[in-house]
Amino acid sequence: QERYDASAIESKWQKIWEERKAFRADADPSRKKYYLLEMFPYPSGRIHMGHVRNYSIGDVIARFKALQGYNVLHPMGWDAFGMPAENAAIQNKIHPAVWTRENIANMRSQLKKMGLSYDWDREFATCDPEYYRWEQLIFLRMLEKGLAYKKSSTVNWCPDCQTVLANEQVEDNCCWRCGNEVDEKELEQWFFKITDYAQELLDEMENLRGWPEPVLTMQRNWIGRSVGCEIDFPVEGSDRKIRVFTTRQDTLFGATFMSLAPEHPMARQLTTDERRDEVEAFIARVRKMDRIVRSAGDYEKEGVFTGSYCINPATGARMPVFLANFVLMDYGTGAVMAVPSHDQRDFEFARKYDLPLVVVIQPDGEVLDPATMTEAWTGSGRLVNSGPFDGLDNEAAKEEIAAWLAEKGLGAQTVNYRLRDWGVSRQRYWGTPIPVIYCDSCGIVPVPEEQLPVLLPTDVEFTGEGGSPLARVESFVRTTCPRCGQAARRETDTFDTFVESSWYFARYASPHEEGAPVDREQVRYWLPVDQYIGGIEHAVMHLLYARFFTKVMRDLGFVDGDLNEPFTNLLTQGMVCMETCSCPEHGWLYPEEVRDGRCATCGAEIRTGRTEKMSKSKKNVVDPDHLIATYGADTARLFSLFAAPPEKDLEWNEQGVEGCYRFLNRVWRAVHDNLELVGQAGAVPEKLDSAARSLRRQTHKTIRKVTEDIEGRFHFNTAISAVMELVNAIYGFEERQRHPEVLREALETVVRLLNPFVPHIAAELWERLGHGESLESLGWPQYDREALVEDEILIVVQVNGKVRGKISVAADAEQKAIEEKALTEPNVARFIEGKTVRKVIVVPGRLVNVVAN
Ligand code: ANZ
Ligand code: ZN
Repeated sequence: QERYDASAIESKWQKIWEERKAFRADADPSRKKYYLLEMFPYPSGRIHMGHVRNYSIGDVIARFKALQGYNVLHPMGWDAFGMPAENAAIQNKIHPAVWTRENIANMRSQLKKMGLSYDWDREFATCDPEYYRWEQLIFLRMLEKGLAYKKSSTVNWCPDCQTVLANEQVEDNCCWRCGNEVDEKELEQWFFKITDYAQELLDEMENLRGWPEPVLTMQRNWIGRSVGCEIDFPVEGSDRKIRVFTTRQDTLFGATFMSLAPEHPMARQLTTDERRDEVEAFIARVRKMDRIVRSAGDYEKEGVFTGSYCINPATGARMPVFLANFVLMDYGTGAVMAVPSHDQRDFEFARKYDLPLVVVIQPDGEVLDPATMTEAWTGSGRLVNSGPFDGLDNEAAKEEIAAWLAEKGLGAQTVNYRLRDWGVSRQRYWGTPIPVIYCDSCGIVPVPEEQLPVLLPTDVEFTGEGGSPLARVESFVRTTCPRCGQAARRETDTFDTFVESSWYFARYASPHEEGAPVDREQVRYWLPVDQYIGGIEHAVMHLLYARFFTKVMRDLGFVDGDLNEPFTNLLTQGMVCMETCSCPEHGWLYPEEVRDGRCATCGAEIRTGRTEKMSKSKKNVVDPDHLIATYGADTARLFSLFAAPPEKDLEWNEQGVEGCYRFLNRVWRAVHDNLELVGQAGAVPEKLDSAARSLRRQTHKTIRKVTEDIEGRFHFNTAISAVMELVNAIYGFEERQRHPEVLREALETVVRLLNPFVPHIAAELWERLGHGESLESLGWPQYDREALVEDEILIVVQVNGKVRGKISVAADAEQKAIEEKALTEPNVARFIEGKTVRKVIVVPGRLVNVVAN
């Protein structure tokens, strides 16, 4: 018998699929579409197990939906701009474009070896001028609409990557890419006005029912909507006012001092001469403090008195004006009315600088005394010391005081968002050039649309020095002003690479469109993406920016007005993890550097560490190429689908992989052992004996289970288990000679159900079973309800606890049917005659007890 030769089978079918263009997608309004997308990869060089898992999950769904009759779009491409290419250029003297193209070629062939059902005709890389030119156009239109603008701002600066980082790209004050500490810097930057969409981004989340709750929560927190009031506090002895933002206007009567951000424009103006030195010293000290640490709030609260006072508009009390390190300039108005009795930060501050406390919220059954309070009361209660508002519940008081402030012209209700505009300028070479020109006479001039694309020049030197390499390419920088014709300079910053990934999913609908970013018709048919799959690490940045861009493209008229959201359903897959190993002498070890629990180099006993996300830095990685070469792509796919449900972390283990490989061999043998037998089998007859009926029942139950498991929650692991059980049943089927038709049906079902998971072996076995038509053309198997019906079983019937008869019912009969049959059983009927039936207790599959008296 021929052995299972994964490598031969896989290359055979990959070739056939490619020749047939088996996964090519064409819009067809008469058919229901299904757009499945996995987050496209960064072409780092080689695929890793995280990719294998991500794409295997996507491929099952894509193939399953196609089998169900959907017109499936399943594209692939490359998120090709970014810093690693440039770092490689500096380190290895290879041009980023060359490095990127080589990596793409490499990874494409790796992906092709996995047998993924992509429409490769739609492939593109974001570094293609045919792609980024349209991004430049979108930018120009945004500029026209005021959705892109330039301003000077303090930015996070990574001295190692020599670039600006968005707040989201800073983790614990370190660069998310290189892990080194981040500085800050003042720079003129381009921004996208995502804040214009803050409310819509929040509101639309109501409709994102197919998104995981944690992702929605993270986005909600990131947008950070707060409803409150802005209130003006007059400065004593001047006609100026300090405006604060508060969410607790109910505590207005308890505001006893004012805290300004040290960067507040009034900070220096309010400082009196005798306080000047101290205030300046304080400002300088806070400036040095890290911004991230400052907003995290985990540090000593400090401040300085300016020497000025303002007036509480509700009480007329004098409030000393302080500068405080915990007040941030970029939130609200940069000024806070301090209520030390009801805000913990203000409480600590007041104790430190000996400032007065006034209690204005009294909790139920407790009397707060400012002299003895040890912490602020931040809970609810009734208002006291609040003039006309005394006695009100504090929630009601929020409304009342807001109305009162509005009426007096002292303040107004406002909504504040934590979300900031998206800074998109990067001082990097390998990105999309920002299409503007600086002219001494005309200022900022957009590049005329007909001059797009602004091509990224290739003759660049990579020295590793600071600043953008583009700025040193004179031939690029020097240009003429499109308005006045004078000599002018080009913008040398490039876009944050998150800009490219904010609309690539729309471009896939018409990847070769030459007159616009997208073809509206194609987008109308294919979008939104029905199922998007990727890592939870993109919960905020990428997924929020993509939502924002979809709305921008809608409002700029590039897509239809009813395309509000890009991704209907989102699956965030778990990580691929593995045990770490280290040698006392040689540090972390790759799995192949370990032999029998010892270091392969020095023979020392190894230490096994925690199971962690696979990463090169800890060497706990498995190379997909090696895996595929050893066992085949089908085994690699099967293991990554079988070892855990998609949203959970997957722990790598070699035994699990071997188990999957053995299973595929078992399937292979089950088919070949029975080829001759089932080759002559006809249709399944009406009458079957019990063993045959039982196998048939399991076959159809398995169809039902696998269908439900894939469709409902993508529980591939349990679906695969069910098929494994069916294979066991096939091996245990003793009536094969008498009922080869039932055996054939079972074997073919195994092959068809496994097809989305392990498509190569499935296609091969299908062919060997004598079928000319492809599995793709066959559709997804349907189960036969009749076949699901269980055989009859015997149940004991008791009357008042004594056995009075036996009935035979279908094993899966409904409660009602069993009751009815029990009560009409002749002997039982005799025993309850003339009595009233009080209760019938059915113990499924075992007995019925009738209570009658
Ligand atoms: C008075 C008050 C009394 C406050 C009280 C709280 C409790 P969220 O919900 O996050 O929006 N605040 C306003 N602007 C600030 C800034 N730039 N830097 C630091 N803190 C600032 O928080 C709103 C509250 O944060 C506001 O309400 C303000 O303090 C403070 F018992 O005003 B509150
Ligand atoms: Zn000009």
